[in-house]
Amino acid sequence: MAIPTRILLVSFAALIFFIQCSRAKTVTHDFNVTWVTANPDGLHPRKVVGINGQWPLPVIEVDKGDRLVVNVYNALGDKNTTIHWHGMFQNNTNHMDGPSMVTQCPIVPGASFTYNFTVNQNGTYWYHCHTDACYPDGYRQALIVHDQDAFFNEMYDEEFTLTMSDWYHELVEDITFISVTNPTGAEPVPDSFLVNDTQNSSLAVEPGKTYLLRLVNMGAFVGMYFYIEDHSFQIVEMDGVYTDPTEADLLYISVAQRYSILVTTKNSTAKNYPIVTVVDSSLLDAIQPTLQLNHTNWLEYNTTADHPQALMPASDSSDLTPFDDMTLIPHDRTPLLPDPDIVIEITAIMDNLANGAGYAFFNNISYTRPKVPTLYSVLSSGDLATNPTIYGEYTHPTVLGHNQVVDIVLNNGDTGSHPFHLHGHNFQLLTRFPSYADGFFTYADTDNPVTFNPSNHSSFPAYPPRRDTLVVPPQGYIVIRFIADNPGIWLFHCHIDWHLMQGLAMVLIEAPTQIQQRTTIPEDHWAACSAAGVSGVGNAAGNAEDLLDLSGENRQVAWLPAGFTTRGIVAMVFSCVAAVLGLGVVGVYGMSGNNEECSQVVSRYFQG
Ligand SMILES: *[C@@H]1O[C@H](CO)[C@@H](O)[C@H](O)[C@H]1NC(C)=O
Ligand SMILES: *[C@@H]1O[C@H](CO)[C@@H](O)[C@H](O)[C@H]1NC(C)=O
Ligand SMILES: *[C@@H]1O[C@H](CO)[C@@H](O)[C@H](O)[C@H]1NC(C)=O
Ligand SMILES: *[C@@H]1O[C@H](CO)[C@@H](O)[C@H](O)[C@H]1NC(C)=O
Ligand SMILES: *[C@@H]1O[C@H](CO)[C@@H](O)[C@H](O)[C@H]1NC(C)=O
Ligand SMILES: *[C@@H]1O[C@H](CO)[C@@H](O)[C@H](O)[C@H]1NC(C)=O
Ligand SMILES: *[C@@H]1O[C@H](CO)[C@@H](O)[C@H](O)[C@H]1NC(C)=O
Ligand SMILES: *[C@@H]1O[C@H](CO)[C@@H](O)[C@H](O)[C@H]1NC(C)=O
Ligand SMILES: *[C@@H]1O[C@H](CO)[C@@H](O)[C@H](O)[C@H]1NC(C)=O
Ligand SMILES: *[C@@H]1O[C@H](CO)[C@@H](O)[C@H](O)[C@H]1NC(C)=O
Ligand SMILES: *[C@@H]1O[C@H](CO)[C@@H](O)[C@H](O)[C@H]1NC(C)=O
Ligand SMILES: *[C@@H]1O[C@H](CO)[C@@H](O)[C@H](O)[C@H]1NC(C)=O
Ligand SMILES: [Cu+2]
Repeated sequence: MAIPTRILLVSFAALIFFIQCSRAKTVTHDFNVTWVTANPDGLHPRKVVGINGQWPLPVIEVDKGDRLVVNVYNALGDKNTTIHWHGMFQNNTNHMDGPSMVTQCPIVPGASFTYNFTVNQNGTYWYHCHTDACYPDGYRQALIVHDQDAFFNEMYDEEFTLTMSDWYHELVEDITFISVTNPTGAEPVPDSFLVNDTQNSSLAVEPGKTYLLRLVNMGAFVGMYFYIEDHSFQIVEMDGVYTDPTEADLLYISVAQRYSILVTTKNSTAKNYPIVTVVDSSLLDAIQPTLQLNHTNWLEYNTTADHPQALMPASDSSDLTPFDDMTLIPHDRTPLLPDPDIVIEITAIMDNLANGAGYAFFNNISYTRPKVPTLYSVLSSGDLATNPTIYGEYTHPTVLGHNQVVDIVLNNGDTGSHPFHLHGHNFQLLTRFPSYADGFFTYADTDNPVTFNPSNHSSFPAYPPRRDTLVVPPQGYIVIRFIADNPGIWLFHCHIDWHLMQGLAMVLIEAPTQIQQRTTIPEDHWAACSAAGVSGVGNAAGNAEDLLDLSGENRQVAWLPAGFTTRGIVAMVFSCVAAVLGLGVVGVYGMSGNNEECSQVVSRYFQG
């Protein structure tokens, strides 16, 4: 059939116009952030951070190419706030990234702040508060980027988002954590676990169809195993990177990680199947017998049929061997980047400082926030912006040159696993030891830390998988690589919020000269600083006259005098508690700060 060329041209132009229009809309949200009450596990109503009077928080959905504008008003009254858009590169909009005192001032009660950036990425993301430790109070939700060009669009009928998270009954402010009364640094054990901010829910499906499930662990601490009984699936996206469809039946999803999977339903509607999440109990120090570690939700084919509880494949989560994310192949086939121009070698440890409390360190530095947001130090320091000194010792700055290839070699000197996240990038996964299949979850017991040896390691993949959050095994290592093509201040940190509080973070000053050339800070961002009483100029110490003078900078707590050991502190706190309570045996975890007197005695002792 012959179609006149003119009509073809006109419809082609219309199509282009349509595509451009449909791809360039602005999605605007007004977020009035207030306290509300919620009881998602049915066990304990509590105060949570709500948006516009609602909790669960709104899922943000945009199309690739959209501009996202979120007007935040802080009506909490007693808490500062900010929002980080996890996984968004913020290319050209570093000041919209969200971490307080890194790329902006905190938004104090009564202040407003507008986030405004374009989304040129695909996939599954989330947003969460990034000021102090605020997101465990419910301040987190999924952010979905739809892509009309996704290679898997023709492969599914319908999509769902399924979030999972740990849940605490106490407000963060009421949990004793960094304290002399918790010298081992034992992380608060969650009170329960949620799927979709609830429990025991059903995902109604039809037989013989394929569903795209977007999985997000938006918890504060605990990694989860995920599977669907009697159903395998195809992974098609990991942390916003499309992957070659890859068959799997068991995932490990650390906090902050995401996957999209395609699940094809059975033809029969006779049964319902458990969607199972199992807590990585290796992360938990003390587990109350009442704590439910595995949870069943349902792939529901038939509302009237039985909804059976999951059959556990293993009696302990460490016996499960999940799909290894190091083996995925990115669909865009980006090859291994060339050898690095700079290698950042860091060792993560946990230790006690002179106040007796437990902290976390990269190369003996526990991240301590500066007096001026680091981005603003870049903007107010002229030629000195390339000198790491001005950013202060305790922000642990590393200056990167524009377009350098960067390796981060992270050796884990700690006996716990940690999910590390880099802002502003995803990164290539080059190697990890031990692998999931080879002792990852049990290696802690060997007391034999292994560090990366650049002249003897497994070969790097030709098309390395990429993601923005990667778990490093206990006492093992990871090596990741990225290209410094996104000028900005980017945090690299453990995504266990408790460990971030303890200082397991460092800051990358990427291409500071280019940041200066391209960045204009909107007025409302400066106004947030004025409202917070935070200076927007000067070095990390707030010195705008002599940028090399860091006197007065915020410092980490001093080191313990030689001779003190963690074990000694634990023993002392034990005996102190025993003495005060007149008990023979008292669990350290049972103290949780309700023993003020002892805590004062011990702190006084440690502070000399
Ligand atoms: C935010 O919500 C609170 C509580 O509902 C209300 O009092 C306040 O007026 C709202 N503020 C804005 C700016 O919408
Ligand atoms: C979910 O089911 C479990 C087991 O039946 C029950 O203990 C729990 O209270 C339920 N959760 C909610 C929120 O109803
Ligand atoms: C908010 O941040 C400012 C600046 O760091 C600080 O002075 C103030 O104490 C904080 N307010 C709260 C409620 O944490
Ligand atoms: C968002 O940023 C764009 C580009 O800078 C600007 O044109 C627009 O006015 C901004 N919108 C808001 C609501 O600030
Ligand atoms: C989780 O919530 C999403 C909407 O936010 C919904 O589409 C999905 O069905 C829910 N999943 C379950 C298991 O209830
Ligand atoms: C994002 O989507 C586009 C179009 O579908 C695709 O070409 C590109 O590879 C995707 N990006 C990633 C990182 O997967
Ligand atoms: C469901 O039925 C279709 C068509 O009869 C068949 O092609 C497919 O293999 C069946 N699927 C399963 C999981 O049995
Ligand atoms: C749903 O389950 C019930 C109870 O097992 C069964 O009687 C019924 O036939 C099933 N319905 C369909 C459509 O499969
Ligand atoms: C799953 O949960 C049930 C109920 O709490 C418990 O009895 C069982 O041991 C758990 N299994 C695993 C592997 O955690
Ligand atoms: C950390 O401190 C210890 C003890 O002072 C020292 O042996 C070690 O070399 C330091 N590590 C780094 C990476 O600076
Ligand atoms: C290289 O590493 C492997 C695995 O860790 C080890 O078995 C081997 O002895 C090492 N070779 C050399 C030359 O160090
Ligand atoms: C940022 O944008 C530049 C082009 O303006 C591009 O070359 C670079 O790859 C982008 N970086 C990231 C991390 O998106
Ligand atoms: Cu950690």
